[in-house]
Amino acid sequence: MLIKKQTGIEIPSSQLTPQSLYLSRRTFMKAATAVTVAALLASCAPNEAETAVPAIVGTVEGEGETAVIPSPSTQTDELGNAINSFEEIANYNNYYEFTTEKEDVAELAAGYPLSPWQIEVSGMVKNPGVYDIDKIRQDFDQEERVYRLRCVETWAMVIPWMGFPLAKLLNKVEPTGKAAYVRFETIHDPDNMPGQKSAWFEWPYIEGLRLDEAMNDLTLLATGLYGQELLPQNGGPVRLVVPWKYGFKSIKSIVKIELTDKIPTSLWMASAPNEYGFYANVNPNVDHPRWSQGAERVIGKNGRQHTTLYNGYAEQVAHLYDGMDLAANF
Ligand SMILES: Nc1nc2c(c(=O)[nH]1)N[C@H]1C(S)=C(S)[C@@H](COP(=O)(O)O)O[C@H]1N2
Ligand SMILES: [Mo]
Repeated sequence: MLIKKQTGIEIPSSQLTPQSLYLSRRTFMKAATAVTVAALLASCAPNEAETAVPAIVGTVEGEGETAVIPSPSTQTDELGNAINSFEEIANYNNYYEFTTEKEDVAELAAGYPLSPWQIEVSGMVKNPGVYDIDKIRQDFDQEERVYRLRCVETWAMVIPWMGFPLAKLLNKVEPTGKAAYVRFETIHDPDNMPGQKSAWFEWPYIEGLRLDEAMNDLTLLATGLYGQELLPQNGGPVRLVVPWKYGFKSIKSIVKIELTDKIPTSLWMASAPNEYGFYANVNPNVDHPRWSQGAERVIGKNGRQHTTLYNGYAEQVAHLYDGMDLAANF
């Protein structure tokens, strides 16, 4: 298996601005009381999705030192879409465990401990077990996958992930014949994740996939991006990436994976079942109840572009939904 090497572009720290200088930290309580549950995931979309992209920041290690912004091995995805900068990907985040303010996640999540870390794999499997993240990194070769990410709020990015197909882990634990779904759970740590003190949601964050979706080669367990380990704000140390579904399916900081015969109820299905369904496949023809899904804004680019069915991955995944009513199964 090919393992892509990290290259680095060196930028003197004098050219980078510490994010503390201009990222104002809005408290979570302020954000939480300002919006209603119905408006939450959408609080930024589609109107606010049109506001300025947050200031670009880099990592500054200290006076006179050099910050290294790593580079991926490619500048585009397989369709020629330019990848987003590391700064954009690391500073414009949805991560409600910390805050609903996308520009403040990086600062609030900075230093969140990603080690030690374990994932419990349980339920309808022949080989249940607790997997240490270091062992996972050792046992599964990390590949680079450049994927488009389309948030349900209508913004989009192109991200060079590092990771491995979830199918490899599932094959190792061997789902039994009864297993039909995979349920994922984010870490529950309200003492260190201020957003989890909010009563708007039932924590922890839950997501789910049908087993055949989970086994699809596109479905990734990501452990890095831009050739380095995932930062806390991007869901480190390990998160799901399902590029043909809206971004909220790509659950961050996973501690539990359970194989089950029951359809999992995600945090979003529990919060607003009329707005967020189980499938959440990117589909320009099925609008969100409160806005169109026909177009999207790529962070860092001007204007809007048409959204494509399955986010451009129809060739790989359309067969999973043959004969299904995509509007009913939204
Ligand atoms: N645990 C958890 N996972 C999450 C979220 C979250 O709030 N909590 N937000 C989701 C949403 S809405 C999106 S668009 C993506 C954003 O990933 P990024 O910040 O790495 O771009 O993460 C998804 N995974
Ligand atoms: Mo999202």
